[in-house]
Amino acid sequence: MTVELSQPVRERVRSAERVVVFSGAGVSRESGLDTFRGAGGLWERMRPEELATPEAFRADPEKVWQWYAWRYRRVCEASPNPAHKSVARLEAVFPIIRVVTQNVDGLHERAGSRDLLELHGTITRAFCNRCGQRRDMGEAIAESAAAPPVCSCGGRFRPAVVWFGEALPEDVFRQACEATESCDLFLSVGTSGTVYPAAGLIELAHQAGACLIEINPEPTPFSRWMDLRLTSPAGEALPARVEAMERCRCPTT
Ligand code: BV8
Ligand code: ZN
Repeated sequence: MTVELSQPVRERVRSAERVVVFSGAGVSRESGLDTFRGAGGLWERMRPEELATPEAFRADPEKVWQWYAWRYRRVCEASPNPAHKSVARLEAVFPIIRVVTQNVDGLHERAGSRDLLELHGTITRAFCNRCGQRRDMGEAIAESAAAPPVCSCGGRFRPAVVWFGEALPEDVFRQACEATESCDLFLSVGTSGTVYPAAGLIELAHQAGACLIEINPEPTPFSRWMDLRLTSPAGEALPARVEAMERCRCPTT
């Protein structure tokens, strides 16, 4: 299906040098992974404060560890979908492109995206909450699936994700802000824009005067700012739009 971008957006895409793709759980929905909010979202069945906070881990480490082991297994069974693959393809279309994701599933990397900033960490790794020693999550779960493995220092291993109430990795967030402040084109894909400080990047891109494109079946608090809104699922919307971007950047192809 060949689609064309509207004239004003085509001009911005044609002249864009620096691009940021900002993604959330919706980009992995078509890979069979749950989103958090909305119908069928994780938070409909579970309470984030009981599972994704340092307090929850202190109160019931087994419950939190088993929940992340369950999510880890689902991530291993999942594969990148056409949305992830289209984002990876954009690296051949634009000279400078950074993928800034809130997702901890690693699917952008598995799809081939090389310049990736994982704002909320990754579920594929674990670290000791006392000495910081890092290890592979699969290996840690293999050692102990029911409870977080104990480290040689006496600490406990936890998933290398950013929990609510915890700071984002400083360097990663700083790089995400810098890339957003200087970008010409900002694609917001599959995020409800409700979790901070990550959602603040959409505001930053707006203030920076970037061309804003949102891919989300549902409206978000930022939809009114968008130059282009695509309301079909990302796996359907993105491939054709990336082709259109390729065409308007290198007309011969
Ligand atoms: C912190 C890792 C302080 C763990 C995650 C300002 C205002 C209000 C609140 C706050 C604020 N500042 C801070 C807060 C508190 C809090 C916060 O934002 N709370 C919210 C809920 C109100 N933020 C924090 O706690 C942050 N830390 O502030 O620390 C501090 C500072 C210095 C020093 C010490 C401490 C940390 C936040 C990070 C938490 N960790 N994940 C894990 O995964 O288990 S957040 C987690 O939820 C995800 O990573 C993601 O970020 C978020 C979910 O959002 P989305 O990805 O957008 O997913 P969602 O389900 O909401 O939406 C999916 C969308 O996709 C929908 O719109 C849907 O329509 C769409 N969709 C569905 N299908 C498709 C689709 N789109 C396209 N295609 C489809 N097929
Ligand atoms: Zn340790």
